[in-house]
Amino acid sequence: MNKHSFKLVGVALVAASLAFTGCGSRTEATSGGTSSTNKVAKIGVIAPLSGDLSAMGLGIRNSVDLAIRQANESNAIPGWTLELAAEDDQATPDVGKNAATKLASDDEVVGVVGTLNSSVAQSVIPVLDAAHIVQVSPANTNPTLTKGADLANPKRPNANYFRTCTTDSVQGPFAAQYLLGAGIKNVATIHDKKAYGQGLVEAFTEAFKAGGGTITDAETINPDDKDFNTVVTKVAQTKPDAVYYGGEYPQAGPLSQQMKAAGLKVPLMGGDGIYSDEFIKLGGTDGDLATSVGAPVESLDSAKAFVTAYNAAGFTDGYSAYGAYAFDAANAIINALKTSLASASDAKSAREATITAMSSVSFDGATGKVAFDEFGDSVSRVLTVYKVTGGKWAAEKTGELK
Ligand code: ABU
Repeated sequence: MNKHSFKLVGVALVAASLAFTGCGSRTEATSGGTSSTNKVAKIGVIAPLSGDLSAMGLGIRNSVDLAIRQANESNAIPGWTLELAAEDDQATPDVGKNAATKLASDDEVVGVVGTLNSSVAQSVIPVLDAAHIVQVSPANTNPTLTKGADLANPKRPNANYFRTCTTDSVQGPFAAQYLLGAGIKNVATIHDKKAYGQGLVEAFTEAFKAGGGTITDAETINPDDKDFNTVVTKVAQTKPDAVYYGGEYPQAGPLSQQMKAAGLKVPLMGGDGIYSDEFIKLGGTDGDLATSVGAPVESLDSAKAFVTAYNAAGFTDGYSAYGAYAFDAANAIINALKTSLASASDAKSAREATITAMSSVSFDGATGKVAFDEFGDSVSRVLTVYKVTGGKWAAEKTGELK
């Protein structure tokens, strides 16, 4: 089970005043001393809550928890109490599929935030789609999830699936433009063979070559590898000005460290999967680069209330790269539920209507405008380049792909 990672502070939580009254309803004490019986709807989370990627997964889980608490405190959906149902996918497709099956079999679940990994989403989306449960990812950036395998002829595979982050069709070219603009014309690529890493490198490579750059070498690693010396030796022989890596920080950090130790003292650049303090702890060094979705959360007026509330909630884990996007994903579901639960007798009967309502959701979220196009993709295409500077990530450039 998930570890209990938050402490109660300040205001009394609505949950603390709820008494179980039977399946599908909770009795809530009111300030006047009376009580009212609310129906229950659950928002699930499927994310890595343990293991190497838990720094990102716990930020997602906590941010959804925060959105649910705020909705209950403001009585956002009269007659209903929202509850969190968080499942650990261990960043593994089969575990994620089992988590989706478990949530789908719970009649109170009406929506799910997750997953972190695009490869896990490939297993989770069909299960939730078959159960008519809306899914909103704050972090999956592989474009095929919303547009199908043939990106030149996009076709939405699953009507239940949405995301609040932009995709690697934007992120890869954004990185390519940044490197070319910095005078870096020769780059070697490495990816981890997973859906996210491979897709990101493909998108980067196409744009980098189209912009006049040369890919000096294209290598792969296995996600479980720890020793990258063989691949580093091959890459070094091609004398790149930078290495572009498609994958996540548990491998990218040691890869950067081993590159420099072998004399390949050029920047490692990756995508949002390496934008974590963990990357630096694991070996990422000054000069390394990452793109990540959106503008830096700390710089956004729209995110100030989220950051303040998150910090006040006393979570022991930071909101990480996707916290604000998970908060917006949960609030997108809550917005849809305002429509779909209004006349519903029970949560399960509102599932299909929640998917329908999601297409029309539009609000100003922590990360900016939250709305979806005809594929379920975010209308936001903002990205930021970060550079490790003095042992910390520092924002270099925020913008949209030109
Ligand atoms: N977007 C980066 C990490 C998550 C993914 O697999 O898409």
